Amino acid sequence: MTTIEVLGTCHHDCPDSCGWIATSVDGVLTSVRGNPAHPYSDGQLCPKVNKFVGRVNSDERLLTPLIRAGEKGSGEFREASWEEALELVVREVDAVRAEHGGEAILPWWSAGTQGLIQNSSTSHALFALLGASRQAGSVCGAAAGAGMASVYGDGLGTDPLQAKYSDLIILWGTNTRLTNRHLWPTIEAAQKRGAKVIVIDPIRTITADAADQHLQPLPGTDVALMLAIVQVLIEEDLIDHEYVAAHALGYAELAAHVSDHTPEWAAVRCGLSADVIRALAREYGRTKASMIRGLIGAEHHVSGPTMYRLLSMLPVLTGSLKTLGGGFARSVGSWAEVSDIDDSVFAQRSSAEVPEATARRSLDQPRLGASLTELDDPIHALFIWNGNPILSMPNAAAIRRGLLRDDLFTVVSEQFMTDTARYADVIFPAAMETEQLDVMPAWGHLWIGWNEPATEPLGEAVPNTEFFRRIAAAFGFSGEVFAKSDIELIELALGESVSLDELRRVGFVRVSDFPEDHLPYANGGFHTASGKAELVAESCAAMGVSRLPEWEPIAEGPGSAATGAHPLCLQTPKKQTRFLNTSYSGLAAHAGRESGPVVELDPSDAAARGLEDGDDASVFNDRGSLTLPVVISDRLRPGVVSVAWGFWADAYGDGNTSINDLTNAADTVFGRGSAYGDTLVEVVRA
Ligand SMILES: Nc1nc2c(c(=O)[nH]1)N[C@H]1C(S)=C(S)[C@@H](COP(=O)(O)OP(=O)(O)OC[C@H]3O[C@@H](n4cnc5c(=O)[nH]c(N)nc54)[C@H](O)[C@@H]3O)O[C@H]1N2
Ligand SMILES: Nc1nc2c(c(=O)[nH]1)N[C@H]1C(S)=C(S)[C@@H](COP(=O)(O)OP(=O)(O)OC[C@H]3O[C@@H](n4cnc5c(=O)[nH]c(N)nc54)[C@H](O)[C@@H]3O)O[C@H]1N2
Ligand code: SF4
Ligand SMILES: [Mo]
Repeated sequence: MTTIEVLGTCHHDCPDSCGWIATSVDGVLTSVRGNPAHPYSDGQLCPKVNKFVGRVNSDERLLTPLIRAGEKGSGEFREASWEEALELVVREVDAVRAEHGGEAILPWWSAGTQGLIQNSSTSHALFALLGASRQAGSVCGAAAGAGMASVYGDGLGTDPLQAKYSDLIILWGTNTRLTNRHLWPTIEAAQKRGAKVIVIDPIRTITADAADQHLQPLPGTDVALMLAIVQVLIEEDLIDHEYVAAHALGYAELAAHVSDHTPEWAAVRCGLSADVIRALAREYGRTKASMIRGLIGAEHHVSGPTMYRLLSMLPVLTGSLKTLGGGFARSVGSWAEVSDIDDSVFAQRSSAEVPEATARRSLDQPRLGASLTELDDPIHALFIWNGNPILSMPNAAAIRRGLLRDDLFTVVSEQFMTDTARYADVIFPAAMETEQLDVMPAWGHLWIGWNEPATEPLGEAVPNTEFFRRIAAAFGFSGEVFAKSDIELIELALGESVSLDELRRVGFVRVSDFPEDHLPYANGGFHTASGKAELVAESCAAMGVSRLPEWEPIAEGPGSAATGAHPLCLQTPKKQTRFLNTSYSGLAAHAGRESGPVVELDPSDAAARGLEDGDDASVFNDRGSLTLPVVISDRLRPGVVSVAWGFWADAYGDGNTSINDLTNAADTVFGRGSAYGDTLVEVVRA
């Protein structure tokens, strides 16, 4: 019996990037448990990954290439050899290139694994050589990151672990106890020490349950709330004038802009009382060690980038960026980028592969539905890996219509027969994280992790790096990155930034040069063109957006003209502790222990519609319709309904619809993000 124990890091799209120890016996994975030495996750994983062995060894895994044998979308496939499947891909894609040109090919990926090389590395070179369209934007972080960058110059903010020094912690649209569970002990300890924790969320989440105060604005109205906070900070002189004078641009203009945006003005827009808004502003302004913690879900509005612009401005105005325990903590991903720990080298090298290539068009990740159904120069070949777009992207009905097109050839790399994979023409089996080598750059904390495989991939599954090497070879492409092994790719990406030996030996290393009490903007030094925090941003004007953060009535939201036929604002948060996005929700060990999906309504909205707990209701708008059981909930406010997201389509009934058939496909004001949260629906008895 040969037992192997290796150090690894969770690859999921989750801020925690936990360290793990994976064990295999005679080549079979037997255990994945938390690494007690890991400074952030401290030996704990979570209810999803505690069952990772079951995911890896599941009977439902895809272990050979599959070629479609029935109608598109039927889920009928036959097994094929790699050779046959690759030949088919080359034949079909070459025909597309010959007839329509390279840009008729689209790579679409997400963060099924966030790994430095397994997310997207060799793929960049392949699609450059094919002359394919590029992917831009993202449903996860693009809008928030762009908003923050318009003020700070990039996405670099405060280390969330500094909450241990805070006297006030505002969890602004983030459900920490569910989505960022390993940060919670730090916040709880601060709270025990006397720090006040405020949650600002349209839903009373499990995190709100544990807060000292919960403010429940209407979804998508934070911009109004924050403009009023700025108005109070200025009127009551809670501004750090010295910091602002030295390090901010446009203060006078901002002050003039907000002068009539009083708490009374904001109250009618965000649905909070003026007194509550004023009290929040005073408390925030008077507490120097006041940290704002934000993450992703709240960016999912057309106004998302403006919201994150304002979140970034608040600590500039009060000067809390120079106080330990203050600042704005979002993703720390860019701390790693500053240290050159990122995969940008692969995109750069891909241009080196084809120096003569002209600029290739960019298509936004969240707009996959439109890309497949609305382009004048259509996509005819689509490659999908690391994601399940038919369940995870807005405008899912358009994605489904697109994937059914006879003149589209779809290649999917997957571990399971997901709702998206069912629509493929060819599926290639993908390896699991315990089967592949990688390095994990974290975005929730500052330790990058090593991931050593504990076994070989099951069946004929391969890591994404190898998948693209094989496709490149089938096209006859050669090139620098395809010739590199996985460890060489890691060396290429990391360069001199960290010691590979230490990373491998310890399992994690802290991103270099940043001490625990590092305050990136204590002395200014913003990465904007002006070098200052831009309260007024020419970079926004250049994008056709207001130079000042502006309240704009929501096109599809509370109080908008669209509310007539569909008066309820639909929220689709992550809620199930055993799901990670749509991963795991296809596995009985996880889905079988969660209930739902259901539509949650406030008692007043339910009563107005004659609905009671357990009734079947139709939830609909012009984009789609679902029948779901009603749950009456005191966690919402009147006018807001919630359907938790993450379930596979068969959980909704007909297997052909999911909640993202209903969600808004609008673009964010800038940043190329998505606006799921600006969705309006009506709910009636089914
Ligand atoms: N258990 C579990 N953990 C996860 C995930 C998972 O699916 N399951 N997914 C992972 C991923 S990919 C991500 S990006 C992170 C996301 O982590 P979070 O951003 O913390 O989670 P979300 O549920 O997307 O959104 C957080 C909250 O934002 C609120 N919100 C929505 N609109 C607004 C608004 O207009 N204003 C305010 N103030 N709040 C608003 C929602 O009601 C929700 O409670 O979680 C990660 N962790
Ligand atoms: N309505 C609504 N929609 C949302 C959200 C919401 O809050 N509400 N949240 C949004 C957010 S923040 C995000 S990040 C997205 C997430 O949506 P997606 O990025 O699509 O994430 P998952 O649904 O988890 O799908 C990841 C897939 O990658 C596969 N995978 C994992 N590892 C590998 C690998 O190594 N190789 C290959 N080839 N495949 C692999 C998994 O099997 C899984 O099917 O969803 C977004 N969609
Ligand atoms: S999903 Fe998140 S919390 Fe769970 S093990 Fe992975 S990184 Fe940790
Ligand atoms: Mo995400």
